[in-house]
Amino acid sequence: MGRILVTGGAGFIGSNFVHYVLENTDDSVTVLDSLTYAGNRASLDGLPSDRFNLVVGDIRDSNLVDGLFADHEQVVHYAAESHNDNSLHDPRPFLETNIVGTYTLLEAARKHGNRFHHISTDEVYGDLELDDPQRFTENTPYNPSSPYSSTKAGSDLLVRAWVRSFGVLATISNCSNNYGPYQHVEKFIPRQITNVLGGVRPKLYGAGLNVRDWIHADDHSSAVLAILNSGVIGETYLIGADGEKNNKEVVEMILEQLGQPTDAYDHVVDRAGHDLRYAIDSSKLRSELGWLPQFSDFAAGLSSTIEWYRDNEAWWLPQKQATEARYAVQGQ
Ligand code: NAD
Ligand code: TDX
Repeated sequence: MGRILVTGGAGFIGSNFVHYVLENTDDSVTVLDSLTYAGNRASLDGLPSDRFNLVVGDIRDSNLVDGLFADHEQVVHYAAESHNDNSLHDPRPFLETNIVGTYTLLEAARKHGNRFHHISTDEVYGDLELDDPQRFTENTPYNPSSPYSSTKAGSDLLVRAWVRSFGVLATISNCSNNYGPYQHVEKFIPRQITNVLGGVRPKLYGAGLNVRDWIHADDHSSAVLAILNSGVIGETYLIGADGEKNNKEVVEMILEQLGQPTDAYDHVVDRAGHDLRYAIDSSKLRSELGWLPQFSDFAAGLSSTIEWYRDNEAWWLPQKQATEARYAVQGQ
């Protein structure tokens, strides 16, 4: 029984992890989250108060971070600016949170000797051709495309340097695209689900042939717990569930599951520098730590995600108008 500090635990994947830990272990959790536009207290509603608390604060606040690291043995670091489109329009918050924020946490881990797990993304590896038989592995060279992915790559490299130079007890994971409940409506799948629920046609960037490798957020959580418990210090683990689909296929599935014609979507202006394809080879995680994804049926996982958005309009409706206003300015 331990106490885990989770940065960014009011965001999409962090909040799913907090629910997962509280439901599947005896551990307690403290969330440190500054509640940006992407953080939502309501994602943590109903958690047991004897095993969970939320500290509202910034990961760049070194005094606050120092006190929390002194009180927690294990830290899982999810906090980030996470949306590629936003990073193209205003990169500064990405540099601040993803680079300076991670640096601040690493200095605290160095001082207090915490077990530190850094959450990252497959986007640090750049993209693949559609017909490339190779997938990303832990040995793929870094080649990020966007301000977002370059700041995540920078944060990964900081972690590696703090392990090597200062002996920080860190591990890193790079995961593919997550889907599930509590995801902000700026992201692809929730944006299209909530568009259709509101009578608006889904919006595909460009031709819609870009491929993402989808994994359910609960499978990401079980992988992170496996790494936290058994991962080797200094190692990187790729997390993926063999879920490659192009964006057009995903939109067609959403339309079909919501009883609409499968061609009832619009093509809009493409994202600048839009990565073509991500694909993860997670053999290392599977063979060394015995991890296996549980959500192998994407259609079923998508269906339960659609149900969640249908049942939780009060969670997403307040963000929807402002999000779509931002996209409208960009012609998307
Ligand atoms: P999100 O945007 O939904 O949540 C980010 C959270 O971090 C929010 O709650 C926000 O309030 C908090 N935060 C932001 N800046 C902060 C700061 N300076 N101090 C404290 N808290 C701050 O993001 P997400 O999609 O849940 O992603 C979580 C992590 O997982 C990120 O590190 C991201 O790079 C990584 N990741 C995401 C995906 C994906 O598909 N979404 C895939 C792989 C890796
Ligand atoms: O309206 C849209 N239409 C569309 O076609 C939106 C919002 C997106 N897209 C496309 C762009 C991508 O090819 O869908 C795909 C997924 O887009 P996002 O949800 O913005 O995700 P992506 O850019 O792939 O990055 C996500 O996965 C990796 C997360 O946002 C990152 O935080 C994570 O690192």
